[in-house]
Parts: sequence; C-alpha cells; structure tokens
Amino acid sequence: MKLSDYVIQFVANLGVKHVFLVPGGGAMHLNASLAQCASIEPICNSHEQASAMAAENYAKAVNGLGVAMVTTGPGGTNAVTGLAGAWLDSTPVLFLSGQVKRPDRMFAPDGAPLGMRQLGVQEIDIVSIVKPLTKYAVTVLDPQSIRFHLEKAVYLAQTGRPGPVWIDIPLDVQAAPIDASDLPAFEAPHPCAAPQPDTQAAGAPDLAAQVRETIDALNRAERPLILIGNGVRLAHAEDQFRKLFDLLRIPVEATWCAADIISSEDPLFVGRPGSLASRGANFALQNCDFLLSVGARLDFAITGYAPEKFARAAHKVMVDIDPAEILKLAPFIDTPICADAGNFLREMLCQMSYQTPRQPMRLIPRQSSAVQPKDRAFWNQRCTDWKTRYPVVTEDHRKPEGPVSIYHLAEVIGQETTPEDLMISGSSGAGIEIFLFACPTRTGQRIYHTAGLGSMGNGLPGSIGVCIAGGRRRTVCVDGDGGFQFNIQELETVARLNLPIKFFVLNNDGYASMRASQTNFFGSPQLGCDSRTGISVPDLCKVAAAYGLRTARIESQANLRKQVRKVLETPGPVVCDVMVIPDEVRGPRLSSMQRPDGSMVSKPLEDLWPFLERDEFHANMIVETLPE
Ligand SMILES: Cc1ncc(C[n+]2csc(CCOP(=O)(O)OP(=O)(O)O)c2C)c(N)n1
Ligand SMILES: [Mg+2]
Repeated sequence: MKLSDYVIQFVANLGVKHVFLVPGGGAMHLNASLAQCASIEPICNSHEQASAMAAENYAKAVNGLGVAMVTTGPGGTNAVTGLAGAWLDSTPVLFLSGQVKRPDRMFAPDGAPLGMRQLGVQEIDIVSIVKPLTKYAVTVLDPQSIRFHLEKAVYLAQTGRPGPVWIDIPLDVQAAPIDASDLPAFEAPHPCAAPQPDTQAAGAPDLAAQVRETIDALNRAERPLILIGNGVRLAHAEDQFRKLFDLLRIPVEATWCAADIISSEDPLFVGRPGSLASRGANFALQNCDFLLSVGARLDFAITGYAPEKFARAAHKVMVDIDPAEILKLAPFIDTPICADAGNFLREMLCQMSYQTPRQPMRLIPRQSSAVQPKDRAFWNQRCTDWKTRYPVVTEDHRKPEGPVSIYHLAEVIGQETTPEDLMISGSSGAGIEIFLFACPTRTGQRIYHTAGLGSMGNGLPGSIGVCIAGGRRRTVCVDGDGGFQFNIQELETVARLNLPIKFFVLNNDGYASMRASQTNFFGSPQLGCDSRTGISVPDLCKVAAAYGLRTARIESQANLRKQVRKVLETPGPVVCDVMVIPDEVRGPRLSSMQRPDGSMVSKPLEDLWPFLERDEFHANMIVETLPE
C-alpha cells in the first residue's frame, strides 16, 4: 500500500468526512490519495489560511477533529494563523503537510542541520515553526513509523487540553510502499498509569475531596455564582452542566465561547461578564461570595486585567484541565481543581441526588458534604433585577431611523434565527465585539468565533467550516468590512459549493476599532483607519456580484427586522452590506480614569464605563467598594 493512501484511510477511519486543502506539488501523493477516497469530501479553498480556519471551525462545530492539508513551503506557512487560533482555543485539528523529499532536506540523515536556509525547492522547516503552537509536530522520516505518528498525534490532539497537531511528510515518504498490517502502533498511556494533566500531582487532594470542599464552600455561601467556559463543551459535558444547574438553580454566567451552552432567556442566566459586558453580569460576579468557574481559563478579558480585584469577596473554585492556567491565578483561587470539566461535573453530580422530584433543592448526602437546601431567593432576585434593569440592548439602539445599530442588528439576528441555525463572526473589530456581546442565544444554537487569537479573516472561511460541519445548514456570518477583506477570495468557494451562508458585513468605512483607539490615545494624525487615512474597502455588493452571489444592502434601521428576515429567507449564499453607525459607542466596558495628578487607574469590573451616578453605583454594591 502506498503510504499516502494509508494516511488518508487513517483519517477516513476516524470518521472525518471533510478535509480542507489547497493542493501543491509537495503534497501531490497525499492530494492524489484524497482524490480517490470515497468517504471524505475534499473542500478546496483558495488560500491555506482559509483551509486552516475552516478546519478549525469545523472541529469546533463537530466538537471533534478537523483536518487541513497543505503543501510544502508557503502552503505550511500560510496555515500558521489558523493553527495559532486552534492552539489558543484548544481545538483539535490535524494538519498534514507535504515536504521536500528526504535527500533534498537541509538536514543530515542524523537530523543535524546542514546550515543553509534552503536546499529543496520551496523547502521550509515547518515543524520548527509550528512546534510552539502544537501538541505534537513531526516530520515523518521513516515510512514504517507513519501509523505511530498518526495515532500519537490524534490521541494528543483530543486528550487532556485539546489542541492542534502537525504531521509533515516528505514527498518520497508519501510515495513509499508500506505493509499496513506490519506497522508499529502508538500505545496510548493507560488512563490510570499515565501522568494525566487532569489529575493532580502526587500528594495533591483527590477530585472527590476537592468536590466535597467545593460543596462545603457552596453550603456556606449566601450569594453563589457559576461561571462556565468552553472547557465544558470540550469535555462533552454540556448535559452534566445542565443537570447540575437544574439541581442547584443558582445564577450562572458564561464566557463568550460558552455563551451558547445556556439560553440567554433562562431567568438565572445573568450574562457574559468581562471587560465588555452587561452591568448585571459584572455586578453579580463582583458581589458574589462563592464563584465556581468550570472550564474557563479566566483570561484578562474576564478578570478585567486585575485578578486581585476579580470576584474579590468570593470563595473562588477554579476547575481547569491545564495546570498552567490555574497557576497563573494561584494567589487568588481558594480551591484550585486541576481536572477535566466533565470529570468534575460528574463527581459533583455523584455527590448529590434528588430526594424527591418535587423538592429539587433537598439533596441527599452521599457523603457528609451534600448540598444543603438554602433559601437564596434574595440573591437570585437581585441577579434577575440586574439583568432586567441593565439590558445590553436598549430602546436607544432600536430607534427606527438612521444607520444600523449593531446592538439592534445583533438582537434582531438572534431573534430571527432558529435554534438550528449556525452563527459565526469575524473575531476582532469594534463591530464584531458588539455583535458577539449583544447577540442572544437560544438553547441548541451555536455561535462561533476565534476567541484567543482574534484574527481578522476568520469569518468567511470559518463560516464555510461550520456550514459544512452542520450538514450545509443555514449559517449566519457577521463580519467587519475590514476583516471580510482578509479572506474575500473564499467567496468563490462559497459560490462554487452554493453554501447557504448569509453574510452580514458591518460597513463602517474600514477599521472602526483602529479609529477608536487612535482617537483615544493619540488624536491625530490617524493612520490606516478609513478611506481618509489610508485604508479603504471596495463596494461589497459589486465584489460579491463578481463572484456570482446574490447581494443585499441594508441602509437604515427602518424595518430592520423585515430586511434581515428577507436576507435570511433568500436561498443560497447572500452577501448583505449593512451600513452601520460608523463609530457606535461600545459599552458598557472596562475603562481607566485619569487621576488629578495625570496617572491612570484601571476601574474594577463592577464599575463599567459609561460610569453610573455614584449613588446608583453604590446602591448596586453589596461588597464594600474600592477607594476611587
Ligand atoms: C490579522 C489581523 N491583523 C490586524 C489586526 C488588528 N486589528 C484589530 S481590529 C482591526 C480592524 C477591524 O476592522 P473591521 O473588521 O472592519 O471591524 P471594525 O473595527 O470596523 O468594526 C485591526 C486592523 C487583527 N486583529 N488581525
Ligand atoms: Mg469596519
């Protein structure tokens, strides 16, 4: 059997149905084998960055493995941005790259570099480039080792904290004949014997004991709060979370990545906290006296760049599979639990059980530390009040004239889509932040973005990935007019495959976020913000029409719902240019204040800009406020 056939068969046997690629001479055997594979549909993109981003979002959508295939040299380097996104968002993606044949490599047979920059045509040492962004990266030099490397890579991609892996295969290795029945296998470490990232170091308390500690702290709490992150989904533990939530019925918040695990309409869902957040979400976070964070890495966007002030009155339990994520917050976490979110939630549920279905809060002890029934109606009510008193989308956003408010657009798209629809956004830019922050989600509905990297250009190829993963279901992609340009060539892929993706592109004459930051920090002159300062965007409807796509333009808020509905109901792909308020106020958000002596002070998470009148602010605080 030819090795490249074995590789593709291996991928097919994993159940992978689609591979995203740009073909190339350096990967020609892999390409040819893929072309012959009946059970995988190859999706050819027009740029490897797009293949990588499509594969990453595909993996997110199937909550499994995505696969991208690229050629040697620029094929690999072009894919690095998508790879980085997968690395940061813990997405399991298998990258397969072609490489120059072994005798042409700029390495001696023993692996020592020969010292030149390149020997083979289009040669690049891609493995060294991608090493820091992968869980496993290897150039396969011995054809007999192919099974081992593939099995190891796929195991690592999906075990512990998931992430991308990279297998680089020289041309002559791709073509090598192998006996598939006689290849050494990778022995996955036995779950009990292996050093597990999701269990503790020797001497550390076991998970059952840590869950008892968690329950004890919860029992003492008057104002408990749960925060869920993407780790809950990566652990395939959405159902366990819902069970726990139904049992406890205490207020819940979610990170942006996990916002679609719970319906925005659930009365006990307070919101998405952080540096661009609803006031209610941050008031609840900063006033709680017990915080259970599950599967959220608690990055600066959530802790407000000041972990010492984050939920400062709370007993904080942090459950994360990655010890480094916990370690970074070590002084501020009361109960650090290095565990898989699913294992933790299962252990929580195991230590709890219903007494009778009609008395869900009376939980029988399995151990001495069972959850005690406690009347916290006051706190639950307070959280609900915050949510209703400080809605993200206000009447002002909905006023029926003028250019479109992104808040209103997000609300309308959220309401007009069905739970079956897939939603994806670009991932940076002022408009996108507002969209992701303001768009409500329903149970079952998914909303994707590339959270950690925030790369422009994710929206278009990402929408291809999720649409295909979702069985070519209706997909809504909201992107900035700047970000949309970054992979605009993928409109051809969308057109060719006739994918039912409805693109809403936020037209604000270029880079509104750059305009905002340059105005805030430097005034003028400005550079690369819009058509007056060196960056411009073309007429999107003309561009889309050139790709043979249907187009629409929404000029104003008048009848916004009707206009959005029309786009959603148009069959096939549609590109809709939305004339949005060019510099819409982005808030409430974390801000700093200048002291009289000129120094800057960061405000705590509870005190978001635009600042509330001090009386109103103090009335919202249960925890003592910080000196201003
Ligand atoms: C690949 C990449 N390059 C540069 C940036 C820096 N950057 C962040 S937002 C932004 C402008 C985004 O413009 P647009 O997509 O139109 O969104 P807007 O801010 O206008 O809403 C830039 C250049 C980035 N995030 N990603
Ligand atoms: Mg823009």
